[in-house]
Parts: sequence; structure tokens; C-alpha cells
Amino acid sequence: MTINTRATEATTTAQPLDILALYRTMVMARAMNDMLKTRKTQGRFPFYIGCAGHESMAAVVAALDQDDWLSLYYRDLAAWLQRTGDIYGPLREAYSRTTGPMGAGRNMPSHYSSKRLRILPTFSEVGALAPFAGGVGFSLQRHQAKELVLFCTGDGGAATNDFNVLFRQAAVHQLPILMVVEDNGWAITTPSPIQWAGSLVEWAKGGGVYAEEIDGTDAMATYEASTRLAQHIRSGQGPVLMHLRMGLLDPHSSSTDIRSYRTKEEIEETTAAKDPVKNFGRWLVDNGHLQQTDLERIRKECRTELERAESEILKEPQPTAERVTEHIIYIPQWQENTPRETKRQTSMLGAINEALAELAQRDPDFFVYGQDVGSPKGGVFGATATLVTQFPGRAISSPLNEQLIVGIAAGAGMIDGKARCAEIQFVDYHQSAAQTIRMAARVSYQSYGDWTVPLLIRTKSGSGGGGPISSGGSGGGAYGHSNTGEQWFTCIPGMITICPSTPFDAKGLMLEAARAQSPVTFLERGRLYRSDPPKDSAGNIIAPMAEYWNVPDGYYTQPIGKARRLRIGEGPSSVAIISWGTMVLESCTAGADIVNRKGGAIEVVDLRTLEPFDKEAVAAAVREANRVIVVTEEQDLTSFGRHLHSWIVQNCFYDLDGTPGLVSAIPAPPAPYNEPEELAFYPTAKTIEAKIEELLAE
Ligand SMILES: Cc1ncc(C[n+]2csc(CCOP(=O)(O)OP(=O)(O)O)c2C)c(N)n1
Repeated sequence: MTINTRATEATTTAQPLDILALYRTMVMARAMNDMLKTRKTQGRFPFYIGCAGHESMAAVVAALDQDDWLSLYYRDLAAWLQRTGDIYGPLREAYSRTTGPMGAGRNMPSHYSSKRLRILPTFSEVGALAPFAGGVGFSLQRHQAKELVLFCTGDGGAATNDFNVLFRQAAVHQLPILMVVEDNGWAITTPSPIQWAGSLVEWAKGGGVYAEEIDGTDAMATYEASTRLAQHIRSGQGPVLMHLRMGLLDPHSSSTDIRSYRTKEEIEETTAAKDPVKNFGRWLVDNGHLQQTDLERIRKECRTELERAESEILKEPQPTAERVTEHIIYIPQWQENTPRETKRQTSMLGAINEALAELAQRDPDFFVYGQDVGSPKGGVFGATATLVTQFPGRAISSPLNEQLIVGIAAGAGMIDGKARCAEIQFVDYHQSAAQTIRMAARVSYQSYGDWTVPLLIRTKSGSGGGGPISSGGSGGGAYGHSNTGEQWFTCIPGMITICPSTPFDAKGLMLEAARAQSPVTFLERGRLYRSDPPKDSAGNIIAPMAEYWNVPDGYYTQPIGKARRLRIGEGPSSVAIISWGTMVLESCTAGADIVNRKGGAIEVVDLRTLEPFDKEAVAAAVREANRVIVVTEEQDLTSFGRHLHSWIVQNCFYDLDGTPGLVSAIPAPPAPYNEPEELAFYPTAKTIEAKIEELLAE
């Protein structure tokens, strides 16, 4: 017989609770946990991390709506079962079956994820999903949706930067987020007092978030509190933190020996008093909902159901080696388009303003989020000035926290598949967001294409503080304002990295980048924001480049992954220079000076997209010139320039008549503030010219 119990508060939106169904879900979670633990011990698969002690998370999910978004962690098997009713999914992932709903057998087990059922993709990096969950909440709030986001982590997870970022996102924007800290007292071998000092509840309240401590070993108390706290959020009173006290009944994972760090007494006490399944079973019997004998009967029924499912799953296909390259990166299919609107001479900054305004015009959900971007100035460089005046509310100033910024834009993009823009003021400061950026780029691979993270990260990079192009120096950006960035982003699998050198390409590529389903890092070079077209040393404008300072009004796109080949001079090229960003201009100046003196032609390949770069264009340019120089503004350490150089050596060796050159900044921190040292740090047209001469003489 099924008994329906109403939520205790008449004002809550919670669904009627079927307490016996809830109990069965918790028993099922425990039975699956015990089965998978045994299977791991039997050597049937390499790893398992369990849920024993955390089964009352089913009660938290039972108190929410089916439309609410879940961000679970590896102990939340019971939460998964409560939302999905799917016992096959976790077994399929444990046995690495292609039918697995979370990653088609690609990710470790216990990494709960389902786009269809609104379960965000869990990462192995503890807490790493938190900034994304904030982005989901941010989007829900902008749409005035009634849904909320449940974010779960352990007591160790509460100490991560990521969790603290979520807390700030939720508090500052008063987002509809229920943060649950499942405190089982341990983070592997470390007890929870090492994770925070004082009271978590008081800490949260001090930060502007309502909080309560709840007994997570009691499923009914957990359900009642979750119902009430969800109602608090839905009634517009802001986010909530629930400090859920629990016990960990098993070792940390299949790789840990529980007796090596916990005392016999503590283990016995936890087992006796903190088992939520046992406690709930006892309560059901005491209150006349079940007989004592029903408890064992239900456990056996669950076990039988699981064994049946397991035998079916073992017949299902396992992954094959051929699929290892699937779902790494999504480059949008470019549609040829000829811009027909009036062209005007425009700076790169003007072109970026236009691109952002176009995106806002075409999509009411598009926004730019970042430090100072909502001010009348439009950020420190003025890239969002047009948005601020023409599209109020679409350029939103953020707290000073790069990880927080990326999380907001990434999470918002995940739930509807449309890129939002995160502005990182200077690429040097992306470093606190590095984990979130890497995770964003990994999601499609680890979920085997179930989830994607469309995300446009715009950032000022390289030499130049944004002022007019200097006589060759970086404009005094110094440390913290002068890194190039491509060395950090081009090595991330799943990330698209773009670095335009002209206003025309900046606008066309940014509009195309916003269509991508993979995250894009858009490196805007400070020295190019307001630069004129490049000139030779005699002051003549270099015509093949100058035309790209004329920018059409309206919408047009340029293809991702396609280089632009520029010929300086007439006839076959004697040297190919491969470059991007500011160094394209420097290379053009160097090439023009050589051609002015010696005649002939030099080709400059403007890569535009660095990853994935245009291999055909590079190979074709090398094939024609038989001599090549890679010019990069990066330091000569492990860099994208070195990678490209190595690719050329490996793939174009028989087309080369001389040693491929590399011109780069020196391997020191970028860049000294004083002019003599700063000028010595970066490559210039003069150093490039000297390298061309050297190569021609070889
Ligand atoms: C960022 C990060 N650092 C370290 C680890 C290794 N690690 C895996 S689980 C874990 C402990 C997490 O503890 P807690 O959040 O309390 O969850 P519990 O396992 O106790 O439920 C650690 C340190 C990791 N996965 N991610």
C-alpha cells in the first residue's frame, strides 16, 4: 500500500511525498552501492565511489520540482535515482557501456549527468561544477523562471575556490540556488574542522545567504527542511545554504582503507547512529507504515531488480578505440556570406563594439559579463560602450573574480546552447578561472556530446595598454598586463582560440565565434585596439592589409580555422611568415621593407584562428616559399609558436630549403615597465627583418 504524506507547511510548493517510494529509492541506492563495491573488489571494473550514508539526498530531490536543475556530486546516487528512476544508468557507467547516459562509458562511475533530466555534468575536480551552477541560476533569474538550482558538495568541497565562487555569485545576485554541504565529517582522511573555522551557518548568514544546519541522517527532517528552504528561494528571498550533517559508512572510495585513518569506535558509532536508511526504516515501522519484515523484503526486491539489470547490461556494447577522437571540439559550419552594407574605416575597438551590439540585437538573451563592463565607459577599454548605451542591461558589471565571471557566462550558455560573453579585463588575470575554463572545454568530451558549453571569452592580451600603437613598445603595460595568452589556451583540448589582427576580422570572427558550441577564447591585442593599418619604414601604408580596416555595417562572419594569406610585393614568395595578432603588423612592415629593397614578394600568413589552426594554408605557404619564419609575441618557452614551428618541421620538412626560423619575445616575465627593457623584450619589425635576411642568406 502506498501512503501519501503532505508536506508539513501548507505554503510550500513541494509535491505530495510518497514516503514508501522514497524509502525504496534509498534502499535501492544502498543495494546498488553494496553490489558495485563488491564488483569492484571482484576486479570487474577499476573504480567505485559510493553513497552509503548519503541516501537522504533522495529526500532533498523529492522536495524539489522535476524542472529544477541538479548539480550533484559523486555521493549522490540516491539523488540520481530519485530524479531519474533509472537504475541502469549508474550500472552502465560502472561497466563502461556505450549505453551509459552520463558519458557513454567514457567518464568514471558516479559522475552524474543528464541534459534531458537537467542534471549538470559532474567533474572529478571537487567543487568544479559550482561556478557553472551559478551561471545556470543567473540565467534562471534573468528569465524570471520558477526553477531553482540544487548544488551539492561535501565538507571538503565547501573549502574549494569554486564553492566560494558559487557562494558569492548566489549572494551578490541573490540567485535561486540551494547549496547543500553534505558534511560526513571527512574529506578522504581529513576531518571537517580543517575545512572551515567556526560555524558554516553563521559564515553563510554573514555573507548574505540564509542558512540552516539539518540532520541528514533523518530522511523526514531532511525532506521537511528541503521543502521549506526551496519555498524560501522560490518566494524570492534569495539563496540558501543547507549544512547537512551525515555519516560516511564506507571508506572514501574503493582505493581507501577505512581503518587506516578512522578509529574502530568512530566507525561503530557512525554505523549505529548515522545510517539514514536504517533510521528511516525504523521510523516507518515505528509509525506503522511498514512491518519489520518489509524492510528485508524491500532490500531483497531491490537486489533482485539490480541483478536482472546487471545481467542485461553486461550484454551491451563496450566502447571501441575508434571513438577516442569524438566530441572533442565543435567548429561551426561556416556559410559563405558577402557583407553588403556600407564599409567605414573603423578601429578594432569600434569593430568589437559593433559585433557585441549585433549579437545583442539578434539574441535577446545575449549579455556580456565582466569587471566594469556595465559602466558608461563600457569596461576599461570601452569595448562594451555601445552595448551600455544601446542595449541597457546587456553589459553587466561583475565582482572582481575571473572564475566567477567565466562561471556565470558558461553556466548560462549550457542550459540553452547559446554563447554568452565573459570579459576578462587582462588575460594575465584569467588564471583564477583556469580550472573553470578547462572544464568548460572538457564537458562535451566527458559527456560524449550530451552537454556542450558555448562560451565566448573576450580578453585584452599581449603588449599595449590599449593606447595608440607605440613606436614599437608595449605602452608600459608591464607585468600583469602584457601576457599574450595563447600559450595557455591553445593547449586546452576542446577550446577554440582566436586572435585577429584587423578590425574586419575581429568583427567577422567574433560573430562567428558566438555560434560555436565549444568555448572560444578571443584574444584581443591591446596594441591593436586603436592601431592604424601597418606602414613600411618610409611611412607608406601597406595596401594588402589596409583594406581590413574598412568594416561593413551589420552582420557578416568570417570562418573559424581559416588563415588569411597576404602577399607583399609581386611574384612568387621567397619567405613565408606565419603570425597572428600584433605580430602580423610587425611582419608586414618587415616584409614590405625587404621587398622595397630587394623586390620580389614575401607572404605573411595571418592565422586568425590559432587552435585549430589552418594547416593547409601553412603547408601551402611553405611549399611555395621553401623558407619560413614563425613570429610570435610569446616568450620563447613552451609556447604556441614553438608548437607551430615543430608542426612545420615535422610536416613540411621536404619543402624547406633552410632552417625554419622562430622570432619570439625573450623567456622572461612579460614585460618590464621601462622603455629600453620593454623594447628589448618584444619582437619588432626590425628583429623580424633581420631574421628574413638571415634566412635568405642561408
Ligand atoms: C580539486 C580536487 N582536489 C583534490 C581531489 C582529490 N579528492 C577526491 S575526493 C576528495 C575529498 C572530498 O571530500 P568531501 O568534499 O568532504 O567529500 P566526501 O568524499 O567526504 O563525501 C579529494 C581531496 C579532487 N578530486 N579534486
